[in-house]
Amino acid sequence: SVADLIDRLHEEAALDHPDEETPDVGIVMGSDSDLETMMTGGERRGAYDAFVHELDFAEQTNYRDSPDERFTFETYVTSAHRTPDLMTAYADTAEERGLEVIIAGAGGKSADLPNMTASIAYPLPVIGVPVQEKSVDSVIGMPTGAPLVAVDAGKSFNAALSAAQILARQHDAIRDRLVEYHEELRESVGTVSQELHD
Ligand code: RP5
Repeated sequence: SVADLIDRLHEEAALDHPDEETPDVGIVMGSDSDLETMMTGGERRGAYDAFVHELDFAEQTNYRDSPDERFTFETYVTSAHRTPDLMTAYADTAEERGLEVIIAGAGGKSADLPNMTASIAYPLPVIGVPVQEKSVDSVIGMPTGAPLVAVDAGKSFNAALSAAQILARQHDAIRDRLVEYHEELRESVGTVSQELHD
């Protein structure tokens, strides 16, 4: 049953999921080897940095009970090819569990996890992250009528910001934080150009 599959998902595939069953954002990836690109980004920064360091999301906090109204995300490894049953269970139950947006990343030339997750989770929005350059065509090449929003290879940081933009339509706290973040970016650009003139 789907409930059994979700139990297996928690046991086998969960890197991090909030205690409550309805986090705001789901992050899924095809392999443990995608973890760095998806979450901490190596030399770049990843979705974890965007959510935790920039936007003040919590990983394990139930924001509905939390005085500071922090938002939550969960993280799973499910593979379109190695664990298609878990991928299907996750995507199929995402909307009813209360997720508002999914970020899905995969690498290789057969980067099918974002695509399949988007098709099964529809109409929930899914943001695809090609983990490598060679995965870009696979992730963006969806047929007409099967939408998948995608970022460029490795840009999980931007995928997280895009997810936050979707959440911001409903949640003023996230909208305010996004506006503030943009102001900080503007100021940091100003600082660099000022240094060039000094
Ligand atoms: C894809 O194949 C995964 O998303 C990963 O990026 C790539 C390689 O996976 P591993 O062989 O490192 O597990 O399915």
